[in-house]
Amino acid sequence: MDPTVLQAGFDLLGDGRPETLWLGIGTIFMLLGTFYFIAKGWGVTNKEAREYYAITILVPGIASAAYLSMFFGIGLTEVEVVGRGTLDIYYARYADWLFTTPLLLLDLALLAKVDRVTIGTLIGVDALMIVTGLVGALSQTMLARYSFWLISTIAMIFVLYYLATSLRSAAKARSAEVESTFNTLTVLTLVLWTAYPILWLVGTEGAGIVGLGVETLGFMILDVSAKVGFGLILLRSRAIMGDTEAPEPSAGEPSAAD
Ligand SMILES: *C/C=C(C)/C=C/C=C(C)/C=C/C1=C(C)CCCC1(C)C
Repeated sequence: MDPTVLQAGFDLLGDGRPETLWLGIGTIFMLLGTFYFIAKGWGVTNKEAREYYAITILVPGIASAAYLSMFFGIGLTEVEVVGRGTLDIYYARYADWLFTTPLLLLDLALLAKVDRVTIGTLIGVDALMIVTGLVGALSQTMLARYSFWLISTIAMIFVLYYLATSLRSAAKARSAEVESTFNTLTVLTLVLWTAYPILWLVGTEGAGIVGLGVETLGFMILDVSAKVGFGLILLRSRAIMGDTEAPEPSAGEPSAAD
C-alpha cells in the first residue's frame, strides 16, 4: 500500500488492516441502531407503523452483518488494476447496499404512498446503481472503472431526482406531518447519497487521493447516518401511523376513512 497517501485507523486484529478500527466501530453503531429500533417498536400495534419498523430494523440489521464480516476480512478481495497495482476491495459493502438501499427507498415510497410501478422502477434503477458500482470496483482498467462509476452515478441521479419530484409531490398530497417527515428524510438522503460516488472517486477505488483508512471511515459515517440517523427521524415521526389517526376506532364503528 502507498505509504504517502492519507491514512487513518488502527490495526485491531494485527493482520495489517488499519481500517478494522472503523469497521469495528461501524459494527457497534449498526448493532446499537438495530436493537434500539427493536426496543422502540416492541409494543407498537398500529399496522402501518409496524411495517415501517420491520423495514427500518432490517436496514441496520443487514449492515451489522456486513460490517462484522468486513471487520474479519470476509467480503474482501484483491483486484489487479493496470497502472495502479493491487487494490483491496471490500465487496461485502455492495451486498449490504443491494438490500439496504431498496429498503430505505421503500420507507420513502410508503410515506409518499406511490403505486407499485413507481416503487418497482425506483428499486430497479437503484439496484442497477449498486451492481454497476460493484462492476466498476472489480474492473481491471481505470477506463472501465470510471465508465461504470459514470453509469452508476447517472442511475443515482435518476433515483434522487425521482425522490425530489414525483415522490415529493405525492407525499405533499397526504398530510402536513407526512410532507414534513418526507422532506427531512429526502434532504438527508440527497446529501448523504451524493457523497458516496464522490468518496469512491477520491478513494482507493478511483483516483486514490485518500487511502483505505480514510475511505473506510468516510463510508462508515455515511452508512451510520443514512441508516441509523434516517431510522431515528422516521420512527419518531407520527407520519408512520398512517391515515387512521390513533386511537383506533372501536370494532363495528365505521371510521371516516371507510
Ligand atoms: C446504507 C447505504 C447507503 C445509503 C448506500 C448508498 C450508496 C450509494 C448511493 C452508492 C453510489 C455509488 C455510485 C453512485 C457510483 C459508484 C459507486 C457507488 C456504488 C459508491
